[in-house]
Order: sequence, then structure tokens, then C-alpha cells
Amino acid sequence: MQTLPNSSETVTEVRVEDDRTGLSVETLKRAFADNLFYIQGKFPQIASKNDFYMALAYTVRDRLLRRWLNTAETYSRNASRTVAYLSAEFLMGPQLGNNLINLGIYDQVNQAMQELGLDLRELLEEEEEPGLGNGGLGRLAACYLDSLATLEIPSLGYGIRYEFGIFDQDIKDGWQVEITDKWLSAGNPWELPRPEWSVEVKLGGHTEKRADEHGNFKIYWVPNQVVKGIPYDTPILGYKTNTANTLRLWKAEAVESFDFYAFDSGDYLGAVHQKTVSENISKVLYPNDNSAQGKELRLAQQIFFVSCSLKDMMRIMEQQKVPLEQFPEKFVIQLNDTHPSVAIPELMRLLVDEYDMPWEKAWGITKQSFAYTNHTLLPEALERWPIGLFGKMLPRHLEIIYEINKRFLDEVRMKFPDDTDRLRRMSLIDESGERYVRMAFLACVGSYSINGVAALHTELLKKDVLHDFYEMYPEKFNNKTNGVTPRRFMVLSNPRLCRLLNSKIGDEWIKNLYELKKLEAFVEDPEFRRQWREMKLEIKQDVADYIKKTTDIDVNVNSMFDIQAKRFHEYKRQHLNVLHIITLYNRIKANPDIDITPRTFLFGGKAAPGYYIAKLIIKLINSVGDIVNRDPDVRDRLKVVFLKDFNVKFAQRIYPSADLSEQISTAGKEASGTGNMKFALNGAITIGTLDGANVEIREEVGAENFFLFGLTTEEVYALKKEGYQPWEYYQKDPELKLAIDRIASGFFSHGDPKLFKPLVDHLLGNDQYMLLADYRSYIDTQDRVSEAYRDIDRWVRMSILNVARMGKFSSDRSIRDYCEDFWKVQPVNIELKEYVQATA
Ligand code: F58
Repeated sequence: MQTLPNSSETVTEVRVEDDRTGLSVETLKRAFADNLFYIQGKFPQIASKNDFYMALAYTVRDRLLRRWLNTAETYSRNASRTVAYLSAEFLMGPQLGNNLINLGIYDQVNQAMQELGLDLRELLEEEEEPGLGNGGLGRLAACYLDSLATLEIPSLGYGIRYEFGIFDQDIKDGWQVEITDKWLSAGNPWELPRPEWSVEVKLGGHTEKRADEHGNFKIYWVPNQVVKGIPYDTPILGYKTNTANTLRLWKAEAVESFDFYAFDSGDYLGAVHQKTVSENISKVLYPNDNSAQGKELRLAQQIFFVSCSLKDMMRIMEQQKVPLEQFPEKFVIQLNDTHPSVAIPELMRLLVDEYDMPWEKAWGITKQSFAYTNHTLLPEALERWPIGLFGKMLPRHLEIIYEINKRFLDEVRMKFPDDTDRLRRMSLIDESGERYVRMAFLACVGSYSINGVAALHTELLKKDVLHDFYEMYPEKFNNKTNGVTPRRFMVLSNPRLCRLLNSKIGDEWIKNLYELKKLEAFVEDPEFRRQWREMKLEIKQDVADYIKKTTDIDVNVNSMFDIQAKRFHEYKRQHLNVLHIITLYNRIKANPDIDITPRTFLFGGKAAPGYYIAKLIIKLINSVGDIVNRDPDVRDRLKVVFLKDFNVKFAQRIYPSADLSEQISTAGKEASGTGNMKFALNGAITIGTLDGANVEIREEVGAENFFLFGLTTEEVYALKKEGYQPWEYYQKDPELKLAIDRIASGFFSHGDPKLFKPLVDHLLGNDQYMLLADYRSYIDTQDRVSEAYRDIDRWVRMSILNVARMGKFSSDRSIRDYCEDFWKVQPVNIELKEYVQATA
């Protein structure tokens, strides 16, 4: 107890819960009612579910704001070294539930809502998720923001505030139909616009060499378009810390002066057109996963958010009085793949052209500031921009890239004299036909660190895709195996599992996932195994109810839930899974009394709208489901369900219910995978190839708790080299032949053999992803899976051990690795200033 200064009487200091910061049930209820009234302008009798959701979201946001402002103030006062995570995608998923968990008030809010006659779960369902990403890469960025805040690392996420995120998926007659995602239509309570920090970005035009006022010749860029970027900030709260970092997303708008000019000259329609063109930049997320799209608008998006973000960093430095020379000490810029790599010439341009810095000094700063993460080995996903298109939009950047390239090739020549072929291979400009800028090479030259996202992936980068760069700069290469946040993908999504874990090992694991190891001590406890089994059954029942409600299909919760949920791509081989389903079906048809382990096959995932074969695979799954689910011979032993519109919200629902996780990509194709981690953390057993992070998951959980099949990467390479003949596999294996023949004959397409012909032709033609080569191994392994599932006690042990041994795959571990290895950023503790009221 304190006395206030200058008080004559005894004054008692009483801490009163403020309506905007208090965390007790009573205060939360009061704040909620207040927000419903003053922000939504509604009273309970006429409020919609969305009004209630909004009132609650604002109640939670108020509590974030206090932490957020304290954090910002501390970073600003200390001029803390900061990670700037640049990503074209942040697949955040719904915010409310996660913020409740991280604030530690989920139970209080649940009770508050109950007392008000509302159901928290229904309100959570109400939130439109910000789907500002395609899949793994965008979701990884979101997990990393959660871990950065939890580990109290000063950081900023920079990206684009797309008006339309990833499309919603509907299924009509078995086909995918895309619907625009209108995530902002009901308003976004989590963001704060910051128009005072808007910046301008130039596009197009040409460059001129002119003397400045001192008679020195300089390059001037005369653009033909200028757009304004307005930052929208979202607080990112760590788990049970006071740290709330910022996700800053840029929205494109027209620059007023441009409109005025056109209006003045009487070109009204021209002015309006100009405005639309500018706003288009942040209109829509490109919906491609693992393929680059060489579109002008995409390049405009990249330079737009990158330029806005760099200028924002410079503004922050100025405000904190950090000299520009110290850019690499103040910021480390992590490039999430090559999409933001145009930041390298843009930083050069800012330093050289706008701050008059000599080239050598600017280059020294630049190459100490950037670090590059590669996420793919697929050649079609490696970005390259045609010189013509690039130069038209970014004439000055192209000149800068030429200069970087010239100096870089001199370096190569020094290190490898008389190796002209190497110069051709390593040039930042691909001159083999139409000329292109190679963005991955630019990222390698301009960064001090280059990392892959799983051990195997990094090795393949060094050996293959970036081999020349590895020889040139071996010290730059390192691995950072991906991870996922246990807050969203366990605590929030799987409360039943968490309760069981907490009852045995406490809740330390939420911050230190290696603590899960302690579970191993209970694996021999039959009562614990019974609880585990019961828990899984309850979760499966929930999902079964959801399936019934959304598809009207009955599924048997005692059957094995065999799930493949991820983007659709041929290399991920959802169609290999289908070949297994058809094989089981054929066995039943040949022998209706066959003893088969009942399975429910669940699929979820979107296909890029322009990727025909991927969409045809979705159609095939639905067509096979139509036949199998209705065939009386099957007697409910097999069910095939395609669950539409797989997104973050839906992922959280489905991962906990899996018995078997399908991670069946062709070896050497999946950089890491992160769904594989989410399934295993929720107790699914993996059937998988030695690809991406599967290799490390198997290492951790033990070979006996993982179903391995298929060719290794070396075997894939070798088989390709010796001339792979899929036809031979087809001819040799009667089960394989029958499965493919059934598809080809029109058995699943009302007798129409044409429908799936393109798919069959791919498989029997060159079978790029080697399904036929892996088929037999996959089927035999699936037979072992079925066998194992029959011994449910053995299965439960495997499931427990999977969870117990997955500690490595927390995104906290990944982020710690980044920090210690090359970010060199320290945690900063945030003190919460108390709100104190005094009464006599
Ligand atoms: C994914 N890449 C990898 N790219 O495929 C996956 O193995 C890895 O786990 C994940 O990154 C995280 O490291 C991926 O999702 C994209 O979606 C890009 C979007 C923009 C166009 C090019 C592909």
C-alpha cells in the first residue's frame, strides 16, 4: 500500500479493474455490453450473431491494445533490433479464439458468455477468417508471428492487405467451383488503419541521367504511375507474455494529386480509371500454390509491398534516431521465398538514388540486411520475370540488377577462372532463350543467409537447384526445419487432448513442446490408454456429426479416419490415395465377404483455378465416393468424403480427428510440409514417403511408429535417368491395372471414358510423379496399416508416442534456431504499466 504524495489524510490506493483492461468475468461482461451498445449500436434483443461477435472482438482487442502500446513504446525507447518478416502471404486464420488463448482468458470469456446466455463456440464460428495465403508458405508465416511474439522477439510482419483472399471452394456435381472471398464485408475488428504512415510507390516510366544542383550526374526515375500504400496494423499477441508485435499489411490506393491532375484537365473517366488501376494492386491474392505466375499485376504487388515496407523501416529508424548506415544492425529482413526479393534492388535504389550513398557502401548494407528462405524445388515454382515486363514496370530496378550482376559475375570469374559455362549458369539473367531475371539467384547474391525448410530440402538445394551458389558461398547455406504453433493447432483446436495432457504432465508443454516427452512415462498405463482412446472417439464423433450435417453422409466412428488435407497438386499425389481406395473397393467386389478394416477416407483442399488436372482429381474423388458410398456390397466398410472449402478454421476441426495422416508426395518434391506436423501432434500416425520433414518426423517418433513406403529421392532420380516406363508397372501388377482400367473405362463416370482420360494419360504416359512406381509399396504398406489398426491397443500406443516425440516441430524451436543462428536478435521483456485509481 502506498500513500499519494502531498496528501494530508490517509489515502488508500485501490486497484480497480478498468473496463478496457480487466480480465475478470464481471468486467468482461460489462465491457461486452458496453461495446454492443456503443460500437455496434445494438441492444441484445435485436443484435445479430455478428453483432455479438463484434462486441466480443472489440472487448478482446481493448485488452490487446494495452499490451501492444506498451510493446511499441518499449521497442521505440530501446531502438530494439527487429526482425522484419517480408511475405506476400500471411494465412492467419480466425483471430478471436487465438487471442483468448494467448491472453489466457478463454475460460473467463466462456463463462461470461454463458452468463449472458450466449455460446462462445458459436461466436467463434462467426468470424470470417483472413485467408491471405495459399497454403504452407502463408501459414508458416502466421505460425512464425505467433512464436516471435511468444518468445518476445521484436518483429514486424510486412505483407499485402488483399481485399479478396484465397477463394472459397464450393463443390458442384463433384467439381470445384471458386467463389470470391469477401472476408472484409462484415468489417475487421482486429486491424487499425494508420493513414499517417502512408507511403508512395512509383511504377513504370523511364530513367534519365541528369546533373543535380551541384553539377553531379545522377539517375532520375520518371515513373508513369504512383500509388499510395496505407498500412493496416493487426496486433499479434504472444502466449502468456505481454509482448504484442505488429502485422502491417499494405492497402493500395490512388494518389490524390494524380486524380486532381486528370480532373483538372477534364479527363474525368481517365482519373477514375487511374484510381481503379491503383486500387487493383491489393485487390486479390494470386491463388497458385507451388507455381509462379508471370503476370504484370503480380510484380506490381511485389514491388508495392516491398517498397512500402522498406520506407516504413527507414521512417522507424529516423524516428528512433538510428543512422541509415546502421540499417543491418537495426533490421534483419527475412525474405519468405523470392516473392519479396525485389527488395534487394529496391533497397539499393533507395540508398544510392534517394540517399546519395556510394554503390559499394550501399551494397555492403544491403547484403548484410537480407536473409532468404527457399520453399520449393519445383522448377515451375521458381520465379523468373521476362526482362521486357520487368523493365517496363521497374526500369531503374532492372538497371540496378544489371549492375549487381556485372559485379557478381566478376566475383565468380575471380573464384572460378576459365569457367565460362559457370558464368552462364549463375548469371542473374537467364539468356538461354527469352531473357529472364532469375529471382532466386538475385536473392542468393543479395542475402547473407540462405535456408531450406527441412534437412532433406536444404541438402537438395545444395546438391541441385542452388549447387553453383553453394560452391560460391558455402557459408551462407543453412537449414531451418519448419515448425507449427501448438497454441493454435493443439490448445485452441484440440481442447480434449489438452485436458488429458495437462492432467498428466501439466501445461508447460505449451511453451516448451519438448515437455511432451514426459508422456512416454504413461504409455504403459492401461487406464491412460483407455482415456486416450475415448478422447479420440469423442473427437471423431464431433467430426462425424459435422460430416452428417454438411454432406448427409453417415460415417462410422469406429472406422479408421484416413485423412489427406492439403492443397491439390499432382506431386502431393491425392490420386495415389484414390488408387488405394479403388483397390480396396475392387477387392470387396471380387470377394464381398472379405475381411477388411473399415476406413473413412477424408479429403480436403483447394486446387488452383487454372490447374485442370488438379481439379480433375477432385472430381475423381467425388465420383469414386458416389459409387463406393452407395454400393451395398461395401456395407459401410469404406466411405469416401470430400469436405469442401479447406481453410484454417476447418483445418483446426479436422486434424484432431485423424487416425492416419497421408503424407505421400514423390520423394524430393515436398520441401517440408507442415500439415504432416499438425496431424502427428494431434495423435495421427503417418503413412509417408521419405520426403521433406517426414524424414525428421520419422526420426523423432521412431521408425516403428511411422508407416514408410516408396522410392527415396536418389531412387527417383536414378529411375528417371534410366528411363522410367510407367506402362511396365501397369502391365505387371494386376491390382494396379484393374484400378486404372476402372477409371479409364468410365466405371466412375457414368460410362464416359473421356472424362478421366487426361488423368489416365498422364499416369500411363510419362507419370511425372511416379505414382505407378510407388503403387505396390503404398498398397502393401496400407495393408500393414489396416493390420495395425485392428490391434487398437497397439495403435493407441503408437498414437501416444507420436505426440510425445513431436517436441521438435514447434515453431518456437524454428524461431529460436533463426534467432540464434543468424538473426542475432534478443528477446525484449515488456513491462505492463498498471492502471491505478486512487480513492480516499
Ligand atoms: C510450401 N510452399 C511448400 N508455396 O510446398 C511446403 O513443402 C512447405 O512446408 C511450406 O511451403 C512452408 O515452408 C508453398 O506453400 C506457395 O504457396 C507459393 C505461393 C506463391 C506462388 C508460389 C508458391
